Amino acid sequence: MSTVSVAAVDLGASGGRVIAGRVSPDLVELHEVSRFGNEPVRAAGTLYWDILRLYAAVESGLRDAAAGYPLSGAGIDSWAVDYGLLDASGALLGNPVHYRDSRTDRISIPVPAGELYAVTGIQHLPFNTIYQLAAALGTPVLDAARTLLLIPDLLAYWLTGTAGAEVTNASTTALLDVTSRTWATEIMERAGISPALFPALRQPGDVIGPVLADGIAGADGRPLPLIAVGSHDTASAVVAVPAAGPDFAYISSGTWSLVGMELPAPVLTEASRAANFTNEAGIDGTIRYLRNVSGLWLLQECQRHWGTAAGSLESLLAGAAAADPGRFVIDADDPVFLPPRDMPARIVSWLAARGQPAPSTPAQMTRCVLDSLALAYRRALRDAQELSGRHADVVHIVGGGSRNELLCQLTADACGLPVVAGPAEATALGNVLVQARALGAAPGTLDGMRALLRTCLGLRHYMPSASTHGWAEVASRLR
Ligand code: ADP
Ligand code: LRH
Repeated sequence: MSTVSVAAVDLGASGGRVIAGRVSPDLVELHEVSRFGNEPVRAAGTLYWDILRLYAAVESGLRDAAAGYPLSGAGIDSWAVDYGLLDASGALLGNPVHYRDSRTDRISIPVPAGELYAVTGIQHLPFNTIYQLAAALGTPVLDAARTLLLIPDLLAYWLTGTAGAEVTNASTTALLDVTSRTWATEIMERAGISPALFPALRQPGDVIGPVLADGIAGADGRPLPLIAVGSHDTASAVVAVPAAGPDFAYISSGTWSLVGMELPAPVLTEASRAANFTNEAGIDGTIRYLRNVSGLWLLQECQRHWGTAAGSLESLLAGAAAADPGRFVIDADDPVFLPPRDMPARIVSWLAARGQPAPSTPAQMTRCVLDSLALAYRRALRDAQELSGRHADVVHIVGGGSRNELLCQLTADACGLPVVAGPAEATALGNVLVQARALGAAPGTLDGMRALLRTCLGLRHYMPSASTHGWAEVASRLR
C-alpha cells in the first residue's frame, strides 16, 4: 500500500466543507480546503436547499483541492432523504425541497406502517423520501420527472454525467429493501411511486466516473475519479467511530444526533418499530441501528433566534456549565421542535403546557437543551441495547458535537457509561478512508480502518461522575 491523497466533500445541514485527506498504512491526516455555509431559502411558502450555490462551492473547493494536492480520488457525502428530480433530458426540475419543509406534515401512504418497516427497517420520520414523494404525487414536476437523485448523487451527476444511487443513502428513503439491499419496487408501486425514477444502485468504493468539470484534475493532470463513499453522512461518520471492540454505541453529533449501535443484521421486530429505531445500511453490509434524536439543531435554532446578543457558542456553553443541572428538561424528540421557527419560545411553551418553570436566560436555555439531549441519549441507548440484545460498554461521540465538553460529560453521566469523544470530522474521515481503501491505500476492514484512526487521533475520555444517580429523577419528570 502506498500513500494517496483524496478530496472529501461533506455537506451537513449547517454547512459544508471540502477536505483533502492523506492516507497511508500508518497515517491518516486531514487538511481543510474550504468551508461554506448551507443556508436554506424560503420562497412562496416552501423551504428549499440552495443547491446551485452548494454545487458552486463544491466545484470551487475541488478545484482548490486539486491545485494543492496530488489527488487520486474525490468523494461526496451529505445529509440524507432529500433529492432532485431530473426530466427526460437530464435537466433539474425545480429546487430540492428541504426535509424540514411542512409539505409532509399530514401525509400518509397506503402501506401499513408494520409492513413498511418489515421490508425497509426505516423508522417513521415525516420527511423520509417516501413521504416527500407521496406529498408530491400528482404535481406537474413529479409527473415530468424521469430520474430521482439523492443530493450526493445529484452533485455526482453534475460532476461526472453519470447517474446512480449509492446504497447507504438510498436506504434512508424507506424505499430500499434492507435485507436484500435492492430497491423495494413493490412498496413503491403500492405507494403510487414509479420505480422507473430510481437509478441503479452503486456501492461505496465503486468508481462513479471521471470528474468532467474544468480545472479539477488528478495527480499529474490525469482525470480525477469520483469514488462512491458512504454518501449518507452518517454512514461515513460511523466508519470513523474509533471503537476498539464490538461492544460500543455511538452518537454522531451534529445538527442531528444519531444514537445507536452497529449490527450485523437488521432488527425488524414490532417492538423496534414502535420504539422508532431505524436500520440504515452501513458500510460492508453492516446495519446502523439508531434513533434520530433532535440534536444540536435545538441550540443552533436558539442561537439563530438570539443573534449575536447572546454571545458566542463558547460563552453560552460556559454559562450552561455554571447553570443549575437538570432543572429544565424537554422531550428533545417532540416533533414540535422539528421545523425552523423561534426555538426559545417553543421550548418555553412546551414547559408551560406541562406546568413547569422555564429557563429565562440564554445560559439556562442552553443548559436545558444539553440536559435534554443527554436524557434523550440515555433513553435511546437503553432502548438500542434492549431491542438488539447487545451490550455497549462505551459510547463514542463523533461529529462537531464531540467538541462540546459539557455535552460529553452530561452524556457520560446520563448514560452511566464512559464516553470517548472525537473525531469531530468523523464524516470526512470516513469519506476519505473508504476512498483510500478503494485505491488500495487503507486497511481492508472496518476494524482495520478504526485501528488506524486510533493511532492517529487525539481522543478525549469522560467517565461518569458521582452525579449519575440524579438522572433517574430527571428522567422520571418526562414520563
Ligand atoms: P452537521 O450535522 O451540520 O454536519 P457538524 O458535525 O458540523 O454538523 O456539527 C455542528 C455542531 O457542532 C454545531 O452546531 C455546534 O453546536 C457543534 N460545535 C462545533 N464546534 C464546536 C466547538 N468548538 N465547541 C462546541 N461545540 C461545537
Ligand atoms: C444527518 C442526517 C441524518 C438524517 C438527516 C436528514 O446529517 O443525514 O442521518 O436523518 O440528516
